[in-house]
Amino acid sequence: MKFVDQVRIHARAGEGGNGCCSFRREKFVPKGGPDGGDGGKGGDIILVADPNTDNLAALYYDPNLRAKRGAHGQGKKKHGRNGESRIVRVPVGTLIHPLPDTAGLRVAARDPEADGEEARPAAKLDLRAMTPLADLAAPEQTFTLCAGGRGGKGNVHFKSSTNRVPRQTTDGEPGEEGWFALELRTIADVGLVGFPNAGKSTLLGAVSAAHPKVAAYPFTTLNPIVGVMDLDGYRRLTIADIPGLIEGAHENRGLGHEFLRHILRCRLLLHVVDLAATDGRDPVSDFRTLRREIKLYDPQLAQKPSAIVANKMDVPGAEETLKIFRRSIRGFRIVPVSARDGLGLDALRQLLDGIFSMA
Ligand SMILES: Nc1nc2c(ncn2[C@@H]2O[C@H](COP(=O)(O)OP(=O)(O)OP(=O)(O)O)[C@@H](O)[C@H]2O)c(=O)[nH]1
Ligand SMILES: [Mg+2]
Repeated sequence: MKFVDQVRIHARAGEGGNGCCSFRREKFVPKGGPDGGDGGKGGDIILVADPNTDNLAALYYDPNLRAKRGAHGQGKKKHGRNGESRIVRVPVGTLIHPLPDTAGLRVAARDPEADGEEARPAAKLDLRAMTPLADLAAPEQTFTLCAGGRGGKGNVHFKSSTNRVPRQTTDGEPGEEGWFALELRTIADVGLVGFPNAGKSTLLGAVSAAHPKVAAYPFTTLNPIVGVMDLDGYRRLTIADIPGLIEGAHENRGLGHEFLRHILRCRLLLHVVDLAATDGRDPVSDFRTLRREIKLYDPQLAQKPSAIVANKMDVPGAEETLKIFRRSIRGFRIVPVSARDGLGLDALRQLLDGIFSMA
């Protein structure tokens, strides 16, 4: 199934049931008073952060969320039943953004009056500029996206000294509704960033139980993957591996931009650099390009605590390259490793241990 980390949906909660108009009819009580009950409340649309859901694909395929309406009231003061709520499980780390009505599929899809920019679908909206309504950052956290309408009042409420046979009732209220963009921003302690083929997935596989796909071609990783690394038996770090970045990633070349959102919430950026200079690359300029892309995407992201993993140290010549690299790149901790052969991983663990035990 498709990996979806941003989706636009329309949600409408259930309407309240109507109040009932009814009078007591019993043997020997010819003129009973009003006994019409209230309508039930409409169902809510509720989002729940579910650790077992890793993306928003379910909503991509079913973007119209509806909850049941409340039942109407009945005679004998019987309340209508409340409408069933619609409970939607979303991944932990889902942000909810309100969208104006006009951002709805019908309008945004094709409006001949709008110029090209405006006509772009909301999937391309830059949500970073928006203030979210809610952030489902903790497992099992819930958020009522749209509340069901209140039930109407039955005529039992309208009896007064001047009106003993009220026919008045009120209708149920409509449920709340609206357009929303849901955006997944993965929550992990560490984010791995680097060019394609730098060995990010190999590194994640080496330090965690995750089994990301590894291959000798760029863009092997197509979705963010989170692995868990044991630091010292009882403390754990989560590490997010994202698709490789290339120059121009901030303007959405390659797979870049789309996935940088998944490292926005990391506490540490771990830059993975290929010291074997595979494909004729130069690690120094690679690293500088990488930093530039991150900064262009989000200057605050570039401010995050960062370190460098100098990977593929098993390859002949890498030691020399590392010397040059160290001379050229200042201000970052550099840990040489071979993710493939498992070399240097203890030093990496110590570095992470040091960084995360300070917090
Ligand atoms: N010699 C050597 N090769 C490595 C090392 N780490 C990774 N590789 C190789 O580099 C290639 C790319 O590795 P991946 O882990 O898929 O790289 P990635 O950074 O996740 O790549 P994308 O997902 O495409 O961005 C594979 O052929 C790996 O076997 C290493 O430490 N030494
Ligand atoms: Mg990968």
